[in-house]
Amino acid sequence: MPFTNERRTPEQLAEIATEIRRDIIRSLVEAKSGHSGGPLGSADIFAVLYMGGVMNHDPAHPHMPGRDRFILSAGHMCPVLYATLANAGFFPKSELLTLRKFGSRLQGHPGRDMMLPGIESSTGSLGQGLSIAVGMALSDKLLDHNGARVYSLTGDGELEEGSIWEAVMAAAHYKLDNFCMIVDNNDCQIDGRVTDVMNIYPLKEKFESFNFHVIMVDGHNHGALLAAFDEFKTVTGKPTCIIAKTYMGHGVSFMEDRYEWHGKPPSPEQAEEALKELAE
Ligand SMILES: Cc1ncc(C[n+]2csc(CCOP(=O)(O)OP(=O)(O)O)c2C)c(N)n1
Repeated sequence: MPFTNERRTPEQLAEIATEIRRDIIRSLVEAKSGHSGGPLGSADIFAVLYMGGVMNHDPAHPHMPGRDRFILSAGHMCPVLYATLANAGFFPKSELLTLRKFGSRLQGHPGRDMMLPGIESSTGSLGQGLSIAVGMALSDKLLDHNGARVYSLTGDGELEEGSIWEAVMAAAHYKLDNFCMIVDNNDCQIDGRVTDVMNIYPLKEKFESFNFHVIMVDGHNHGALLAAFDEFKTVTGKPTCIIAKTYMGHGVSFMEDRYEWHGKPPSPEQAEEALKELAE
């Protein structure tokens, strides 16, 4: 049975996040390619967003007018989005095992043309999803007046893309208080530490200087994440950026905080070990 979308306790959300992590491992080992680290590290954020009563969505009516929307700007992290959508009931969990296969709706980056329920936009070219999300928030606010909110998650390495800062500038300029950006701040990217490849800090001050409301949060603390999203909903006149401190590969000890796991799947033996750890 899918998990309904309602306010849950941090303990319940922790269990759901573990199930999402298991599904990420199951789909990646079957696909034999794909990204493990970011998806595992951000599973707690996704559990809270989709199954903690944060977003207004209805898996039975994925195109419901006035729904909140989520855009995964870091499109390579889609195994976590697919696992979340399936656990929320947008499509059957069995479909997760088709990840990256020919003809599957679950491609290596989300494709809107695949018509997978819950995918609001194609993404994968880093930096671009955020601009799409800002455009949606602007349209909801200026044209539709429907009270909907738009959420978008970026990686921290993704913040090195120049277009991110154009989107951030626009969101603040248009006072998009219906827009919540989430940064998956794991300090890892494709081939090194973010601080070594291209330093993005200080982050809080950067976003504040762009006139965002900034919330720093432990991205593995379900109660703190719930409080952060609650706070976002109280902010008026400016967009919010939630900087969520996470660890790449969180939940699987041999992947934790190791950038080498940015873009590879577990072997069958590693998957077995990971699922064992996640069951404990
Ligand atoms: C425009 C663009 N350039 C390069 C890439 C290749 N790429 C995919 S993920 C990635 C690193 C992203 O790092 P981060 O946002 O920190 O994600 P994480 O490693 O935490 O999953 C790169 C360079 C891309 N998808 N798009």
